[in-house]
Amino acid sequence: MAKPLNIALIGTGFMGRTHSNAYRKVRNFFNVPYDPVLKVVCARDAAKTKAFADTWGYESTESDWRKVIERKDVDVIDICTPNNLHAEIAIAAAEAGKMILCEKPLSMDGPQGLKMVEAVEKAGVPNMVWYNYRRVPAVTLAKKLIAEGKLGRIFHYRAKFLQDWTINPELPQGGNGLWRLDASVSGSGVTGDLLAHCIDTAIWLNGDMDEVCAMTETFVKERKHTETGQVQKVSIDDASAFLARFDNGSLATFESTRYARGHKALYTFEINGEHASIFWDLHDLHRLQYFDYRDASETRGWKSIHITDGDHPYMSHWWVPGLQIGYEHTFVHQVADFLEAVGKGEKAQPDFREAYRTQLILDAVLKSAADHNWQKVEHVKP
Ligand code: 4PW
Repeated sequence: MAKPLNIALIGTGFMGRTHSNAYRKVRNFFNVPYDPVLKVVCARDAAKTKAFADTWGYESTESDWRKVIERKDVDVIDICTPNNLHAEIAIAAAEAGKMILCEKPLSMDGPQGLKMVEAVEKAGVPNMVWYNYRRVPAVTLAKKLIAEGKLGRIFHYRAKFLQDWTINPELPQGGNGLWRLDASVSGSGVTGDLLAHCIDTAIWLNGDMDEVCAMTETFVKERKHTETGQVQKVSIDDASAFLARFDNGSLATFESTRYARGHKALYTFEINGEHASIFWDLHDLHRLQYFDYRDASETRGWKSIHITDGDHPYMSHWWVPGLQIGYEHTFVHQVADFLEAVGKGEKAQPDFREAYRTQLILDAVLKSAADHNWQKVEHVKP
């Protein structure tokens, strides 16, 4: 029998919806040891929070996250707020002995991330950061193939995450919904929002980075503030690209932007190894492109592996072979893995400490861009 696990969701934006959907679905598809109970949802706007609670089936609402953390009937605090609130909420939740799930990126910067790591480790509470793309079955399969040595020595890692939603200079910045455009709330622009995903996947697949050399640009220099209407300097990076050298000697390029006309969420990565290469594209997320030089020369070529078979990661839990799943399922997988890990008393990945590694790379990228030089990446013990 699955034991009830009471969830408190803080934040009712886009991510709050993806997580709520995952809590509701997980037990229909995965035989997990805990049953997530949607106990309370918390956000500032009472009417919106009530509507959110009705839609997703939360038992109650709150407008002050501190009251949520004090509640004895809450086991898990799930932080889906803008980035500038992650640390304060997570540290208070750890001190109250709650399990913590936190949206990405972990923190505004590395030093703040370290305080969060120290808080959860001191409290000994289960913790995890929602880097959901690891749980795309094709990406999980890539991890398995690399771990099995199928690619051999890795020479290259190439990733990009492209969007186009901020090209219009009339788009306001800041406030509800557009906090991603205000660095005092988000920490940074595309570096923390999009490259964070690319970095998390990369260090999971290819290990730590040794050094980076970056450039960033802010194409639209001033925007009106959403709430005050005042024209203000734009504080975020609109585009960010960097070169990297991994500890394993491979060379890498990373690029992210919100100015790539025609692209809404083009996340791709390619890995070139001694024996084989892998390519993955979020727009075709159930496929893994794979080339193996060791195949017979007559039939050697890029294979498009359709990740719908019961033998593929996570897929035996869904439909029959040949039928696909999508973006929202990555969150279901992440909840399933978290509940399994808690049941076994193991760490759920990526935990705060692992997400802190990404934070240090983001810091190095931003410092490199500001200083116009190569930056060594500080390493963290796993
Ligand atoms: O975390 C990312 C968001 O901030 C997402 O994965 C995609 O890019 C969708 O919205 C943004």
